[in-house]
Amino acid sequence: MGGYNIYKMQKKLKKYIDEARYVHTLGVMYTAASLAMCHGADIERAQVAGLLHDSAKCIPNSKKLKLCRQNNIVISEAERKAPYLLHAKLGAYIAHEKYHIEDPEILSAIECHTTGKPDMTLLEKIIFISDYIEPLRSKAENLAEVRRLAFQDLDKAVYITMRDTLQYLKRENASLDNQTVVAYNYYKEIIHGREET
Ligand code: DGI
Ligand code: FE
Ligand code: FE
Repeated sequence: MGGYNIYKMQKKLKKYIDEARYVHTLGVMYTAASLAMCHGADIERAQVAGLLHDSAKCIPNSKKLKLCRQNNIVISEAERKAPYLLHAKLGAYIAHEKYHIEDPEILSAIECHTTGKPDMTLLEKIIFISDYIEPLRSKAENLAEVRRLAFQDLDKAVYITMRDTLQYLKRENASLDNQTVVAYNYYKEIIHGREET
């Protein structure tokens, strides 16, 4: 494990995603590295996961569905209705197949970066939050608060991110993935339970 050639992965990735996505990806990579420094996670793993988290983002939706069927990747009800969600699972698949990432921690951080999940590892939380707060992001409400919390209270940052994302999705009448809802309830419980005492 370790000893990744990040520069080489960057050059390869650049050919498969558009420029805006690539610049976002670099933002996530450096934000993840900073959060790893802050919280004592492995910096290199955070960079690799950040770099590759959206590696499947620019695959056309029809091809996403096809790749999942061909590789026995389970498609949830919400993913069938909104196939862009599959870029997370497929991102982990591509990291493994095309970038030869074997580290299950990196792969799972990529896999759950869009919906989150209950009881995430430190690296999973770092990637989930980095995606939301990287410097080029600007639209989410409470962004300044989440950016500050990310370095001070990671679980609370995760909770606020999930709460606000769910609120946004409901407003947009988007189909909710079960994992998005289950993850939110888990972190809501943690934060509310903590603040009652
Ligand atoms: O790939 P990015 O744009 O960098 O970010 P992302 O992978 O976090 O995807 C962002 C979008 O995914 C965001 O608009 C919220 C949306 N999303 C998260 N959970 C769900 C969802 N969309 C639907 N339809 N259902 C969900 O459960
Ligand atoms: Fe993504
Ligand atoms: Fe992203």
